[in-house]
Amino acid sequence: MIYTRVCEILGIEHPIIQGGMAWVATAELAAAVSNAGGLGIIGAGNAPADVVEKEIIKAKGMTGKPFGVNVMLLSPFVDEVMDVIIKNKVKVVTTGAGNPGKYIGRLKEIGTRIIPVVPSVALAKRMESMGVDAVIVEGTEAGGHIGELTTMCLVPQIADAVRVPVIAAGGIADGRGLAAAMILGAEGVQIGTRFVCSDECTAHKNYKEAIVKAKDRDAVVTGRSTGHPVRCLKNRLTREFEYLEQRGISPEEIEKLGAGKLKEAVVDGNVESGSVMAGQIAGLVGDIKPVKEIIDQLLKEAENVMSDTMQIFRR
Ligand code: TUI
Repeated sequence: MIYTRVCEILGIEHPIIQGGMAWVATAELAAAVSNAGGLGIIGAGNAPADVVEKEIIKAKGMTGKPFGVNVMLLSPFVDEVMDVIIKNKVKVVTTGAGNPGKYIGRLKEIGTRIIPVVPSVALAKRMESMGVDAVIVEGTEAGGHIGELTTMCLVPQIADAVRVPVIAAGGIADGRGLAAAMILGAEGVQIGTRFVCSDECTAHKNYKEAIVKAKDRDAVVTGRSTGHPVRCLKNRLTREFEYLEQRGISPEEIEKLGAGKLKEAVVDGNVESGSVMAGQIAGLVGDIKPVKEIIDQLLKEAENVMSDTMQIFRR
């Protein structure tokens, strides 16, 4: 058993948190991860509050275990989404793409655990001083909207800078990744891309198959010129972005071109013209299977590699 402060704080068996991926992380996926002993997360993305509330109610009907909601702080509905989270007493909130400072007080009042994604040491320290329960340290290996630093460099620097538990994210999809993260000072991991390729994930089969087919160099970054880099699997859309960015198209037009593209890939299965957000670790994902098998195998592998590594290198 791998048991850390992350398990204690969140009331879960294994320190594995599922990424709150917009459109992908529905009640079905979140409940499956929570039922398998991790922490499932509903991804609010840009969804209106009533849609998020329906997912929360659905997840409550599918699991008696704790689950969370990821709030994407750039969403136009962020205030209303926070209201439904508080109304429904969701146990855990993770945040992305900004500073959740103004919501921390209300969440803490009802005992909701608050865990922001932090892309730098400075923000990690600021968040700690505002009372967050842990931080998710997400490296640039991750899918979707990304920061600049790698998981390998950012996790130990933040682990040294804060006392709250660190949850590593970006580039983790198997037991070796969990073991490595713990050696860098993390007490848990957040996993996204690997969970997309699960039976319980409701994303279109084309999306899952695109990840299974992906090789090491297929998850590319577009949007650097706009200041909002996004990692997706290479396809017609990323090539179009690349072409237009080279030609100096305005950031506003790039943003406009990206609108609705994630839904197109996840829901409609249009993996050539849609945005197939995925992390660099996509190349490692070889199959689609039940969430419980992913988690059980990952934990067994982590324990094995930790003891094997010691055996191999000890004289
Ligand atoms: O949030 C993510 N990744 C995402 S969100 C998303 S959904 C979306 N769809 C369409 C348009 C916009 C978003 C897809 N992928 N990862 C967590 C993350 N957070 N990565 C980086 C950050 C971050 C960046 C800046 C966190 C805090 C931050 O703070 C800046 C500040 O205010 O100091």
